[in-house]
Amino acid sequence: MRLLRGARRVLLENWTGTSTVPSRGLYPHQWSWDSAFIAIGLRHLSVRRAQRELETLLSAQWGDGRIPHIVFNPAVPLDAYFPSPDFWRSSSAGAAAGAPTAVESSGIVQPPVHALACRLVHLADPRASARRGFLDRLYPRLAAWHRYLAECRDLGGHGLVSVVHPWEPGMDNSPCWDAPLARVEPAPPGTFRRADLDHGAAADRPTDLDYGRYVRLAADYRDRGYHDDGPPPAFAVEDPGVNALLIASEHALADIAAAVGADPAPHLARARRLTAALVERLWDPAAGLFLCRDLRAGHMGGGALIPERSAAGLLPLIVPGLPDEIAAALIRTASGDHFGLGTSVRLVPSYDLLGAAFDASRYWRGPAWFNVNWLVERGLRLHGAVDRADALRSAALDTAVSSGFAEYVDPYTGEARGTRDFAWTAALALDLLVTSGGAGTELVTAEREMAAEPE
Ligand code: 9WN
Repeated sequence: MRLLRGARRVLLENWTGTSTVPSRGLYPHQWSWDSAFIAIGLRHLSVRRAQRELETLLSAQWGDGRIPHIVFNPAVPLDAYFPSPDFWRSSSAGAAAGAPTAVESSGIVQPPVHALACRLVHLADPRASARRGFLDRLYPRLAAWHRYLAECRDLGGHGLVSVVHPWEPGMDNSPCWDAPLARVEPAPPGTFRRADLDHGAAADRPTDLDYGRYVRLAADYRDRGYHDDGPPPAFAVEDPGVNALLIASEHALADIAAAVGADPAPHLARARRLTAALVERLWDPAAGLFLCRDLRAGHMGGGALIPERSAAGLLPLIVPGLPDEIAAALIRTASGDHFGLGTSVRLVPSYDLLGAAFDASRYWRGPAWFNVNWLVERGLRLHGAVDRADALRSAALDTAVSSGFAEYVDPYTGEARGTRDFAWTAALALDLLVTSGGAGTELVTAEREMAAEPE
């Protein structure tokens, strides 16, 4: 079967021996939320590798609990990716925040999909997981990660996590960031060299002006020792995607806690509090969608909702216990004119089809990503929209293969954009195939081959 063989090839070629690169050319290190999505697919080929993927990432966790968004491979030349380790200087600039000295990383974070991934990897083979003490070793680290987000990143003071850089929510170039970013003084163009344009088409990537602002924000955070207390950063946003993923992961962590003999109650209580805050702070009934809140806008320190519709606003569909009327409204919005699911598009776009900034090709400003679609598919299923979920799953499977496992695609035509042989596209397509029962006996052969690897 083309999909199974293709996905397996991508995951084998992108495996480094301890983790998986998102793409050999454009992203030659380990990325945080990529690894979580990759492990979810990898578990169908080799549970051992899927565990290793997450363990490698968590071994770069900082003392304060944060999981960095990139873990650098020291064998990769410095100029292969920007910003490189000598920009972030984690082991020195992050020392007071507990950055490890044995490995270099970035100092910002990405969405917390990890507990969700750990639980799914565990469930792929609970006996092998128990034998290796997988959950026992990872539970304290995941708990510290969630504690960091809940305690150090509640910059708005209303119980939600804030992001301090557009790379943190993982949807780097979303039009939602245009207004908050406009306040940031860009780093001068001659002071850094972009490596992404060596691999990607300029029309698919962020502009130089955007990059100048990304660099300024990252450098300012580094220069304050990656501390989250003190004066508010220039960019501080409550993002519905990040918070929804934390809630879903908090539910997964409750299950993990129960499995290792710890108390699940605090995790369930935090999930409930976060869900209430998410609805209270970010739900916009008129839009039928969750919006981002810019903490530096508005009056009286409460921030203001950003009037842009992004796919991040649909991600709370994966929250167990979301009020029924909100889930129903989100499903209507996904199928309505702004996102076109089941009518005008093949896959859910990253941004409003009717938005002024919509661009079917440019990074996070319209194209469809497979991780977003995997999450929406799961959310539709969770809330009973089974037919819609089935249709989305089959469109995602077709498009993953026809696009050559593209990083992202034109949401209308499914035409490939960005880099190809992208790891989470392969991993999540594989997961959709296997969980739909479509992998058949070929998978058993793949599993046997990889199971023969030494522990
Ligand atoms: C910056 C690796 C990452 C993804 C992000 C995606 C992109 C990096 C970049 O690639 O971001 O972190 O250089 O553009 O936006 O979601 O994790 O695949």
